[in-house]
Amino acid sequence: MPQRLSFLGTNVPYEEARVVILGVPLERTTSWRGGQAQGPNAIRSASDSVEFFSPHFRKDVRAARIADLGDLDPYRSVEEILAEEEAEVERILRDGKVPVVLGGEHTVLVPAVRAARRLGALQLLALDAHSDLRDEYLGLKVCHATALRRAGELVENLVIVGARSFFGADLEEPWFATPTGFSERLRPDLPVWLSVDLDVLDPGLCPGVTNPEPGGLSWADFLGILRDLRRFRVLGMDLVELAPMWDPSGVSAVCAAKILIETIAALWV
Ligand SMILES: [Mn+2]
Repeated sequence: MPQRLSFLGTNVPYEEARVVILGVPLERTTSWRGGQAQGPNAIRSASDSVEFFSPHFRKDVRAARIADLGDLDPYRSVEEILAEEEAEVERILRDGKVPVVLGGEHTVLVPAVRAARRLGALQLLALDAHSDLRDEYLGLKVCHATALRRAGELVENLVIVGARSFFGADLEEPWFATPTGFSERLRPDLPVWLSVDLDVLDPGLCPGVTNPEPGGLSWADFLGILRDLRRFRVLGMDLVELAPMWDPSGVSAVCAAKILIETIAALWV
């Protein structure tokens, strides 16, 4: 039987899955060098090289019964793609499953949060080197540079970890937290949507992103965040901004695949 490229080679049917991967290879509002459209398949390909077992959380991620729906068709208007993503994420959540959205540019966060918010009050934990808090950018209200502003408007609480790139006024916003202090800023009574922009990691560890920023999180920082996040109910996540063309060694795609495995092991097995 010919095999389709899928995350960890998974072929669990949707009906039996707990965790559902959805690729959204959107690359339209990128402001610099781009490359995110190839992100989802680079993650799937890199996932071939890593183990199913998380030694940190002592879990085998196959127990999460992962289905991979493949990618949405990117050859349409941005509005159509984002609307289809929103409908898909809402369907996955209403079926009692965990959506994992693979970008693509950070813009894909917004329809995912809109879908999750429709099920009830919600808070957003965003790991990102950039504040992404502009109100508009190059005339666009919904784009990668406004993603956290737009998604933040939809939720009851927003916490941003790892930010180190600001345009000025955003530095005064109250949402920034450290990797060890963020959990006190999350509300214990509200479910969480987790948004991981790969550029939150230090570019020495993970260079293959569209907008790298020096001084980022270490792998130990990231695992520490997951450990603290286990106290909360996390509904789903997105993982965005992998740009394989700037990742000649392939290590960034491996980082992305490992982020998914460790997150799934920590939260959903
Ligand atoms: Mn970013």
